[in-house]
Amino acid sequence: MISELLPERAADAARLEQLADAGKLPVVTVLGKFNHGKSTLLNELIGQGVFAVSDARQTMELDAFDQDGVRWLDAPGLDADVQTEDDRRALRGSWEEADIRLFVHSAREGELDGSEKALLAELAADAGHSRREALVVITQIEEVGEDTLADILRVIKEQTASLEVLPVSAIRYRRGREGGKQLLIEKSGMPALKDRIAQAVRLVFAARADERQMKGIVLRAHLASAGAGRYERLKTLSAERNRQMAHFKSEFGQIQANIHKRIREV
Ligand SMILES: Nc1nc2c(ncn2[C@@H]2O[C@H](COP(=O)(O)OP(=O)(O)OP(=O)(O)O)[C@@H](O)[C@H]2O)c(=O)[nH]1
Ligand SMILES: [Mg+2]
Repeated sequence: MISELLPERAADAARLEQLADAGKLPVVTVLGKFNHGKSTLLNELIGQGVFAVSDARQTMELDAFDQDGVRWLDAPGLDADVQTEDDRRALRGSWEEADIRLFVHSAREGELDGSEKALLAELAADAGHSRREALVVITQIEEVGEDTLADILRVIKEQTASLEVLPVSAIRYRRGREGGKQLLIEKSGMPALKDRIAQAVRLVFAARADERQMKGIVLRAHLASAGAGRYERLKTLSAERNRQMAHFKSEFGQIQANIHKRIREV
């Protein structure tokens, strides 16, 4: 109903529907370009290989897995050149459903490109008025040297401004876990990311309550002004109708009188 009356607020209305489900687990999702390691990262955060990984463009639709009181949501990678309607629907779905968004970018690609910067700006703006957390996760860090990584992180921190940047290597983490190597695990950056996500998850229900309230206020204000706008338009239409009626009556009366006069004369 809201999207019919206020098509420009359809995303807010869809998010409000999501927030109406009080029992919904906190949802963590990934966003970013394809092949930057989103599914691999989620698999390592969960501790099992539940999401498909490959060198080709792999994830094509939303895929969810519930664990540790969290819904982990894998999403298709962005690619401006080959985005299909299915991809766009999936992305809209993950945007609406998720409480915590991990923006994933591979260190192999260096700094962020234009489309990534645009997406980050959207995330930062949304975090500003919904209290949904967005974290920038730089993946595959073991693929570049320490100095290069330091340079890349410095530039990306400038590019992301308000958002937190966390560098990780899912592969290093896996090797550390499998080999029981604590140093490798620490160096992977994954424990720090897991802690940061756990901290965000603990705040999800409070953040949702705030968001529900904020979205409610915004939608009510838009509905009120849409209602007032329609009322004003109807008033104008009604005044115009009255004017035309008056005009018609006077013209018609004149014509009638002329005809009657003419009939009498004939
Ligand atoms: N070296 C290295 N390779 C990685 C790492 N994480 C992922 N990869 C590899 O990067 C490729 C893409 O990984 P995915 O996890 O499928 O990437 P994705 O972002 O989910 O890709 P789409 O689903 O197509 O959007 C795979 O070959 C992974 O093995 C990492 O930390 N280090
Ligand atoms: Mg994937």
